[in-house]
Amino acid sequence: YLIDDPKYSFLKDLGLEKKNVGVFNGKWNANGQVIQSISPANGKVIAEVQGASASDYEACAAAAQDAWHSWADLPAPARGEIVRQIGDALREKLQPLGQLVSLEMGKILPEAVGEVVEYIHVCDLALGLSRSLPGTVFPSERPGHMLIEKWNPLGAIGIITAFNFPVAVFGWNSAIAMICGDTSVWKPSDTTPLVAVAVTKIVESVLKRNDIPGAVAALCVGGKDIGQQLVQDPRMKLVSFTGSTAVGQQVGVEVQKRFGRHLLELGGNNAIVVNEDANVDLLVSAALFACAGTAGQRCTTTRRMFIHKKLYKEVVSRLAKSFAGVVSKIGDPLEANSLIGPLHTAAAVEAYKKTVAEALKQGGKIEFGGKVIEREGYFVEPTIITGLAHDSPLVKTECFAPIVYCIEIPDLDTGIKYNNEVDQGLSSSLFTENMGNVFKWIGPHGSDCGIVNVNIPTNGAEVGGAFGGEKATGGGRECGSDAWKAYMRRSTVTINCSGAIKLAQNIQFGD
Ligand code: UN1
Repeated sequence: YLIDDPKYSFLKDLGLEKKNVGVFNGKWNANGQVIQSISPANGKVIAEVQGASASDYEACAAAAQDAWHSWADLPAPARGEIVRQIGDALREKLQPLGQLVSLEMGKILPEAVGEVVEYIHVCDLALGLSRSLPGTVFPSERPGHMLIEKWNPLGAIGIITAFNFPVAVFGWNSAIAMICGDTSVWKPSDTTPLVAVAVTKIVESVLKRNDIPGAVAALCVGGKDIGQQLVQDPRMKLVSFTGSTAVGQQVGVEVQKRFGRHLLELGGNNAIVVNEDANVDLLVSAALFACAGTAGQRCTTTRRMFIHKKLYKEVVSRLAKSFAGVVSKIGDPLEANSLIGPLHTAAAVEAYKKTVAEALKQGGKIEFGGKVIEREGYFVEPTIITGLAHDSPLVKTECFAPIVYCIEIPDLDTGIKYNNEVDQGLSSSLFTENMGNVFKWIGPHGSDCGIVNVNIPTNGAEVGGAFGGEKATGGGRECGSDAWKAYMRRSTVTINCSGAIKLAQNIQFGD
């Protein structure tokens, strides 16, 4: 167990042990399967987490629903104060929690710390929101009447997160849900259970100090079975799901069957469109992070590049050079020199290999990379493939690895068309120096994605905006802007103080 190695003493700073309990509902108690947490950098076991049994889930859901009543009765600014304290507790554990993310998920330390920062940022955002949640008053057509919109919490909600952002995506949901007055049951990815336990311990410490029931933020580590139980549970008024399009579609249908709400954050197949007037220096630097950063394991990673014919050769060769420059920096994500860590699992390496082989079979050419790196852990080379058709099934499929397809385009309109022709609609970016192109790109006939960037990578969004995508990406929006609305229900309230009944639309009914 890596936890015994003093090199990883940060695990103990986070209150983790060799055997951990992965279920929390105010008390820590688990009776389900024991999950081994594996470090993708070396394939070794870090520590163990005991997950939830069906009745453990039941206890979590019941406790979260129970805790809801007192939580919803707290004024929103008082809930905001709790979230503020969670932000501060995260600040205190920024380094060890970042190190754990790096060790268990596999992303490099600066990015791992960055995603804890993302949770902190969303706590700040939620704190402000807790004092500014809007409610509208509309003019009533009837004298002495008032027409207002009142927002109330939903109750208990379920949060299902993926391995690639084991802290931030929980944080987006949890911080906003908390100020909205919801309680939650979190089912994290079963390959990042230690992060989930460590985060929940941090949240628990704040709740405890303030005498708030722990089940306001319940945790249920588990696999598909626990996820299914949660999705089918009518007590979970909203299910926020981040993961693959295939599973998300099932989640959406299941939740809809019981008329629950869902917030889906599914796959992307993000493109950069390079117009003829692009600043190539800017582009190459952005594309390196966009395509190869996080070893291609962001849902916002660039997977397709549509490059104007005038720049095509130059861009592909400069990109290949810049990929070559980082190969020596592929390594242990906890080491200061590393820029790219491993893929998360052995299965992901297989998917990478299969995709590269298939691309070659279909006539693709590897401009750079294409190989698994011979060392312990799950490392692969960032890979550039040319020669495939813009609409080939491979190009239209998301492979969660650092593979980018470069495709030549004759003009911007074609780039936009190709950008939009996939099922997914998460993120996109245009490189241009021309304002007219920018307006076209962000307009009705431009990119059809939820995230539409200009001269920056497709990945690395800030928390202030709404995060999410269209089409097969699921349509959900999390984080900033008005994403809070997904966590509340709205009542349209008409109040009559006139002393007389007057019907709308001037309807005369009876005398
Ligand atoms: C994800 O990959 O699931 O925009 C989330 C980004 C990050 C969040 C990614 N802020 O890349």
